[in-house]
Amino acid sequence: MDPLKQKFFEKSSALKAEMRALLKEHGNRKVDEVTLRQVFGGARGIKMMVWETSQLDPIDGIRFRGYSIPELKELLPKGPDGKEPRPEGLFWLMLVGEIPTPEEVDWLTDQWTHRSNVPQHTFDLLDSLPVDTHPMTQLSAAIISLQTESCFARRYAEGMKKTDYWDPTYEDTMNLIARLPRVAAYIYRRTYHNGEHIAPDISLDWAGNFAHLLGISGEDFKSLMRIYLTIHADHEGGNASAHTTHLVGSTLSDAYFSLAAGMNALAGPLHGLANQEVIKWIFKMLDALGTTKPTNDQIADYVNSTLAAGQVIPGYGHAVLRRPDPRFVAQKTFAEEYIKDDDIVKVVWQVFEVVPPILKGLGKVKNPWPNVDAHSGALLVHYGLKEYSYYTVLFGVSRALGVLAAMCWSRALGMPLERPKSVTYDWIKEYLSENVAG
Ligand code: HAX
Repeated sequence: MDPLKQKFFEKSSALKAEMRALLKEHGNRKVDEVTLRQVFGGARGIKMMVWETSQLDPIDGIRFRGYSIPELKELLPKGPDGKEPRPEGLFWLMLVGEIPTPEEVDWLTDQWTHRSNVPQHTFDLLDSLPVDTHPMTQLSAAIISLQTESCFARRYAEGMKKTDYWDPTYEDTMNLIARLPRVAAYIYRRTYHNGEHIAPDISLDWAGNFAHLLGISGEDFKSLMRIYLTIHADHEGGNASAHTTHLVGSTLSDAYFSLAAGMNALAGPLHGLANQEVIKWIFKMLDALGTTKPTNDQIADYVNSTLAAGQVIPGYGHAVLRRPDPRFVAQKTFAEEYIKDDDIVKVVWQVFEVVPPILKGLGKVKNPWPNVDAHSGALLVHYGLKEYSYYTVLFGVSRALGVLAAMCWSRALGMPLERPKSVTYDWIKEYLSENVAG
């Protein structure tokens, strides 16, 4: 057994035993109560699943196994620039709860390089799609086409024991993550660069090689990809892409089916597609204003016209967060260090000054602050990745790290089929008439 798999097996077996004992003693204890507003309101805040890899606090933001993003920037092994963390390190941390050594991260890079071969039929499938097919449609289709490689599906068909489910899930997770940069870069090159593909550079780390495969040159873009693919990886279990992956996985669909479903959730404009919507909205604004250096007053007028048209301001607001998203702050810090004089970056910072007071003034928006998607487009545009319809694919490649590490845990802990309860409107009226006095 490889060292990461061995570590994961030991840690998950111990937690499984502890969890069983805890449930035996406290299984009927209440941890939450549900209001009617939550029943109608997208289940906001209801505690209903266990997710080991990260936890989200409304004020402090995301913590991966207890570590904030600034802490991870210090602690995780870095790329050759010595500055930005390697996403491999975050995956290791999420999977086994330990900060890896540089040697362990090198081992993981090596594993993913060796597992990165993409079957020809996936490329053929992509090539059969119209070239203007949205890149997220292509990503979802490509992941589903890789399902032919599923170790879990094969072992299940052979009659695997329940207690072994975690093992092929780990293998599928490693293989799928290893293949994603190649698949995602293939989508980019076929869609925007006449199908001129680039051969992998096996001397590079996972994120560095992805940057190379995209065809964007320069060490700084590789650094951007390292921090980008780290900070987008996980946002606890309740967000739509994570929860969808978990729900589909709970039926014992394998990692390929589950991740493809999660990517379909990420493709919605209220979730991951917001990263393309933000830069699209900024370009439209600059076009309408006829300048790349708008004043704050001009931006405020444009924000008000967007709201008056009954649209949301993309990149602002969040279902859980109540402060500026630490992932926005991490990208702002990157921009301050690398590209602070960029015009579009400056516009993003002006929007950050202008939008929150306007959204607060509406009186209904619970979080007027920027989320992760408010900044990423400006960074990508600066380095020449201007095709914003592609941006959610980058998010998806990163999100795979978190949701698949979490899937390994769900399998190892023997989590059951997910099946919450729904009610009809008549049921609610009857419940109220029986339970509310007067
Ligand atoms: N612009 C305008 N109105 C907004 C708004 C925004 N950015 N954010 C929230 N609102 C509105 C809501 O539409 C809602 O209006 P109605 O009552 O008229 O329906 C009201 O404020 C209350 O919403 P909320 O409780 O504050 O927010 P929700 O938890 O319902 O929704 C969203 C959270 C992220 C979907 C929301 O803030 C939004 O639509 N933001 C813009 C899209 C976006 O940036 N999405 C990415 C989120 C982060 C993410 O998942 N990235 O992948």
